[in-house]
Amino acid sequence: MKYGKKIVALAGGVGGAKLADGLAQCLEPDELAIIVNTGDDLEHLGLSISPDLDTVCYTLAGLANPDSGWGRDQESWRTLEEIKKLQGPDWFAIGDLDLATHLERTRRLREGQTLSEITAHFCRRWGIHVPIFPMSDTPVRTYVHCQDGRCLAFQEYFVKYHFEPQIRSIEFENMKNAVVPEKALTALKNADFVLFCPSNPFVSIDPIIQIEAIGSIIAQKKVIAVSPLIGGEALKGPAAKMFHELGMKPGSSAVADHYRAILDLFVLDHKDEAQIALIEGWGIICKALDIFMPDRLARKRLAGQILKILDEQT
Ligand code: FO1
Repeated sequence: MKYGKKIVALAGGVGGAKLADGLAQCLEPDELAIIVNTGDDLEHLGLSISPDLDTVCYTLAGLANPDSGWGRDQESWRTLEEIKKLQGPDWFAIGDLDLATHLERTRRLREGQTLSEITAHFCRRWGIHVPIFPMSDTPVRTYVHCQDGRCLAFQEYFVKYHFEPQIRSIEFENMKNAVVPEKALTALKNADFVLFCPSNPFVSIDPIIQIEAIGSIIAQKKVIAVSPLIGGEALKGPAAKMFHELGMKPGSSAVADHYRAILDLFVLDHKDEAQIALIEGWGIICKALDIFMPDRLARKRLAGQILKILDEQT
């Protein structure tokens, strides 16, 4: 059955991909579009790699590794083992199946296709019906300035150094030159709601909404965000650690505060219910749900509950 309203979801990382999958299970393809962070992208072994795009696509296609949440299910690592033997850069683990995605993406980019065209083609081949867009067809790169003075490209910080360095600030290189795919802008303009998935606010959602062409449309829209933290902790990744290092107490209210200027609605976990009064005091409607998504059914259940909340707002 049709939901009857149009949602644009912004996503990055494993948590974001899970809710995007839940939404895709609940909505018709013309009711949902997903815009994905590409600040995490990197060039590695001569290949153009878009980890967040791949995580979202693999998850919606049912191809993702269920344990890590990134990369492919039923993966083998023979190429990586050979790279290790040859003393090549093996810190970023590319599996044999995943390698095909990066090889073919790189080949098509060199032929002159755009990242959004390539993503649309891959989605068709993987049987994904929901439109998935990179936030930019030109490279925008996230850099992490560390308290020890180093400036690390995002995947170096995240994978090579296991997000151990303490961060001082985050920078998005080439943000001003971002080219948002035209179809993504149209989807945003036509959206009834923009939903920030439970992704890291600093390195997954901020790079998307700080692109002027995207941020200016979102400012006119009803925005709902889902907390990526439960009980002050991230299920995966450095979100809680980042809040702490940037001088804020990690928690769902800190996430809502981060988005405060643009947020209409906020969803947090039942465990964080005590923070509702504070958040509602900022004029943001706040609801508690079970936001933990251990399996596909839980993703669909959470998405369904969020859509019901949105329906009650109109
Ligand atoms: N994450 C890791 O923790 N270690 C890896 O070696 C790694 C490789 C990798 C390769 C392809 C891909 O699409 C994702 C990969 N990830 C890896 C995950 C990735 O670093 C993160 O999911 C995101 O960039 C954070 O949102």
